[in-house]
Parts: sequence; C-alpha cells; structure tokens
Amino acid sequence: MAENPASELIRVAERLRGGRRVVALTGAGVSAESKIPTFRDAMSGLWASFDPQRLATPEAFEADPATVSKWYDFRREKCAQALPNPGHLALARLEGLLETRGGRLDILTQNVDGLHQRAGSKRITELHGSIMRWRCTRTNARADDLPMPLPSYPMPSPSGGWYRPDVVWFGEMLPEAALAAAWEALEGCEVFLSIGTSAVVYPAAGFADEARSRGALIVEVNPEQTPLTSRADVVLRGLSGVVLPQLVDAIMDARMA
Ligand code: BJW
Repeated sequence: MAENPASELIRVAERLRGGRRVVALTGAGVSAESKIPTFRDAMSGLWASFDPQRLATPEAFEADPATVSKWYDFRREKCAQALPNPGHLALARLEGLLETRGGRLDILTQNVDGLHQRAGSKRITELHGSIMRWRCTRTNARADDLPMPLPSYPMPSPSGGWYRPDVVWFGEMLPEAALAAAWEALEGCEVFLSIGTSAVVYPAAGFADEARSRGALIVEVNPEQTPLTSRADVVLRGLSGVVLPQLVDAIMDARMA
C-alpha cells in the first residue's frame, strides 16, 4: 500500500488544528484491526455460508429468530473480547486535543461494538444501536445484562415477547435521538472525517454531502476506494490504525513548531 504524501497529512492536520467543530463518521473498518470482521467480510467457520446483509433484517428475524439470535450472540461475544486499536485511541486523543482548544469532536458511528467508548471517546452517537444490548419485541424494554451466551435461541422476554438485538436493521428507522444528534453535529461541521466505511448505507452515507454543503473539508480514511472517494477533498489511503495516529501526531508536531 502506497504511503500518503506528507503534504496531504499536514493539510488535514492544519485544518484540524484550526478547526473547532470536527465530525468523524466511523464504520466497520475502524474495528477491523481489533479483529472484528467488517460487515461485508465473509463470516468465517460456522457462519461462512450466511450473508450478513440478509441476516440484518427484521424479515430474517421473523422467519428464523433462532439463527439470527445465534449469529448476533456469536458476534456479541467477539465484540466483548475485542480491544480498542490505535485508530480508536487516536480518535480519543483527537477529542482531548480539540477540547483543550475549545473545540469538539463528534463521533457518529455506524458500529455496534462499543469500542469507541472503551477507547475513552465521549461524544459518541451510535447510529445503528449496540450489539451488547437486547430489546423486547413486545415492550421495547432494553436489557444489557443478559447472560453470554444466551441460554436459548431465541430468548423469551419476561413480558411474553422475544429478545432481539438492539441494533438497526435494513428498512428500520434510526433512533430519533441519534439522528437529531447527528444533524446537530453536522450543522457546524468544519472538518468531516469518513473513516473505515464503505459509504453505501444511508442515511449515514449522505452525511458527507450534508457537511460539504456547510463548507466542511471532506476527508476519507480508507485503504480502498468507495463511492465517496471522488467527492472527498483529501483521501488518506491506509488502515485507520496507522493513518489516524499519524494524523494526531502531525497535529501535535504542528503545535510544537
Ligand atoms: C478499513 C479497514 C481499516 C477495512 N481501516 N478502513 C437512500 C438510498 C438508497 C437506499 C436507502 C436510502 N435510505 C435508506 C435506504 C435503505 C437502506 C440503505 O441504505 N440501503 C443501502 C444498502 C442502499 N438504509 C436503511 O434501511 C436504514 N434505515 C433507514 O434509512 O430508514 C428509513 C428508510 C427505510 C427504508 C427505505 C427508505 C428509508 C437503516 C440502515 C441500518 C444498517 N444496519 C447495519 C446492521 C447493523 C447491525 C449489525 O451490525 O448487524 O449496519 S447494515 C451494516 O452496514 C451495518 C453497518 O453499520 C453499515 C455500514 O457498513 P460499514 O460500516 O460501511 O462497513 P462495510 O463492511 O460496508 O465497509 C467497511 C469499510 O472499511 C470498507 O470500505 C473497507 O475498505 C474499510 N476498511 N479495513 C480503515 N483497517
């Protein structure tokens, strides 16, 4: 993989240094170096023959709640065992740096693994829910303390429903509070970082254009091309666990210069 020209990194670092409002939209790629497979990676072993895009729907749960519950429980355990990687930690550092200058970093994450929280980031909006929580299909009551693994698939809830993962499936609305927080963050955004996402799932895939319409610099961090690449002002090619620490170091260097 080719290294990014230092000038590009410095350009973004300069804007981050001068910026007060930064938004980071994160996707599964940010957690890839924590050994959590990205959403579109083939699942290994037992799950190799299942298509994640088909399992992540209300229709799949309706048709086969046992298989869907089991798949999410398998992934819940993987997420619980995973550790934040240098990319998560760099974003937590960036938040601290911006805060000391009276600025803020809002992380809008499509990830459901809770690794930004565990890395120490504070301003996090979970757009697609959390895999660590379950929700009753009858009452919507949430539970984040169910045994791991679950005792049965699916697991009945006390009110006569089933526990489903508290995530947002295709065709479902994002939580209202999460959407409101996202729009508020985008409102004053000066630098928009799109990190480790294939930029195809809406509404999150539309956030970069919203930020651009408000004058933000659009930066993509990804080892691969995405539909956003051609519309980004700067593309930093590479793994987020490598590029993000370089970026934060560059801000620090510029501060000391
Ligand atoms: C690295 C890396 C490293 C690898 N470092 N990078 C407008 C137009 C068309 C369709 C729609 C539209 N509005 C709504 C829709 C329908 C639908 C949608 O967007 N469909 C598209 C597929 C076309 N959206 C919805 O249904 C949403 N609901 C909604 O909008 O409600 C209103 C509505 C409904 C219906 C119609 C119209 C309006 C809900 C979306 C919910 C998505 N949920 C999931 C599952 C969550 C639970 C779970 O995890 O199981 O969220 S789907 C899945 O995709 C998951 C992810 O969060 C999401 C995004 O994936 P992400 O994060 O980008 O991961 P990958 O795997 O795709 O990409 C990884 C990237 O990382 C790659 O680019 C790699 O190169 C990179 N990478 N290693 C940096 N080390």
